[in-house]
Amino acid sequence: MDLTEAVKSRAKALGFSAVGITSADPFAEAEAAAARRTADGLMDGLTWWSEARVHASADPQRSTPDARTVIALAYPYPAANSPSSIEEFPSATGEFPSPSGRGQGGGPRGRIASYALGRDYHEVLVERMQPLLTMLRERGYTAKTYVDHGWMLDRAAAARAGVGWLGKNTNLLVPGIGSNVLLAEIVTSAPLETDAPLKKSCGGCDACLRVCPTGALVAPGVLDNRRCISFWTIEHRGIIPLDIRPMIGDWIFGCDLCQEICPVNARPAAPDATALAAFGPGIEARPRLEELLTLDDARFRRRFRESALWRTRRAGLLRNVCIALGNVADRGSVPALASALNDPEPLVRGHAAWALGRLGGTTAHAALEEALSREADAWVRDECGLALKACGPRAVPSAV
Ligand code: B12
Ligand code: SF4
Ligand code: SF4
Repeated sequence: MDLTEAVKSRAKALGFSAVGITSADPFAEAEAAAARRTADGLMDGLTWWSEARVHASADPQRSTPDARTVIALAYPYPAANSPSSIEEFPSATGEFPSPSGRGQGGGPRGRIASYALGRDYHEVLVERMQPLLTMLRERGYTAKTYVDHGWMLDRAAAARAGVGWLGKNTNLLVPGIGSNVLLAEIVTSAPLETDAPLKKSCGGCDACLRVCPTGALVAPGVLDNRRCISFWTIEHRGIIPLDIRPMIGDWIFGCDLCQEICPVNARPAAPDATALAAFGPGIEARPRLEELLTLDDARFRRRFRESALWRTRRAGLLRNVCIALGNVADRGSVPALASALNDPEPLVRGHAAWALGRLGGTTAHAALEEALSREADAWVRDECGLALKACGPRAVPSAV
């Protein structure tokens, strides 16, 4: 078996759903597209993103000068929600059906994007690539791995290597498998045989553009980062603007709507069970929001330290939980949110106040007035004031 075939069959045996090979030439077209998006402000808000990064990421030989080829890999992850659950999606009117009634116990639940439901994928993929690195290095070739946070345009590499095609939701779609895959590359000096890009496209479908609740997909294949729920709930540190909060619905980490609706994801080939097992014990896809609000630093660390959710830290996740509770708007959540007005983090207190304003009622009103009487943080005080106005001068009596 020659080296190209050996690499590909080993990658499949390691659980990768698809593998393709492309030259180490720069990704000129993708570089121009990414530079244009950056200049147009569509990548704004990502503090670690820059035009310099775009240019460096488009050139595999930048950090591996003797690179001849790029091995592009796609690794599956379990999709928590299938296209069949689309009737539960937020409607265009912005109303969010409560995913679980309080009557069924435990209060409202939030949603976590599927890719984050296990061990942090950066670690899983790097581990899985090790035998391929060894194989190349034993034959005297250099080899360097990239997964997501490395300076590499992952989707451009995968598309040119024929692993899949770029969908209108900007994700890479693998034929027969869909977009629930994570991408990684090995840049190597090995002169492997290259693959051709696929001649596939989304055709006339535009379901993802229509389902996006924030209008983040501003044109086919073009995402405005500042409108994407994934950006706000994962990448953004600090306060989430008032106009964005209602659009986030019950997502507390990431967003999968433009993938869940995708017909290519409707009947994916069953992913390799061992590949999925590498993610370890799963994190609940729809956790109870009120319970998450009670997490202190130590419990947050124990629960999420090994997962992608660690990225938001406790304050960021609880901020998202408050927003989801405000959107689901179940008045039974008032006591949990009222307690969050005492959270040590102003970020959590301010978003809890906003959520209480959305829920309204006399108990919410009283809790906000009490918080305002002792709150020292200027922004949290402003949020309490706005929330009191939202509740109305004399709140409508309610059961709680
Ligand atoms: C920055 C980033 C984000 C940002 C911005 C996303 C974006 N679209 O750029 C935010 C935080 C919003 C984000 C969200 C998500 N991300 Co992200 N993200 C990245 C990162 C680090 C860089 C992406 C990038 O280069 N953007 C620059 C823009 C300009 O490139 P682009 O949008 O990909 O544009 C290409 C295509 O759209 C295409 N194109 C251009 N014009 C046109 C026109 C048409 C008609 C078409 C069809 C295509 C097309 O060419 C462009 C250049 O290649 C990559 C990892 C990496 N190192 O590459 C992961 C990555 C793209 N993310 C990933 C994932 C899983 C997600 C989420 C699904 C997570 C979630 N569930 O919440 C969402 C999906 C949101 C979405 N619809 O894209 C995976 C995607 C896997 C896949 N199957 O494609 C990646 C590859 C990480 C990985 N290693 O697996 N992400
Ligand atoms: S991830 Fe969500 S918010 Fe972002 S583009 Fe897709 S549907 Fe829109
Ligand atoms: S929903 Fe339709 S348009 Fe969007 S990525 Fe999937 S196939 Fe392409």
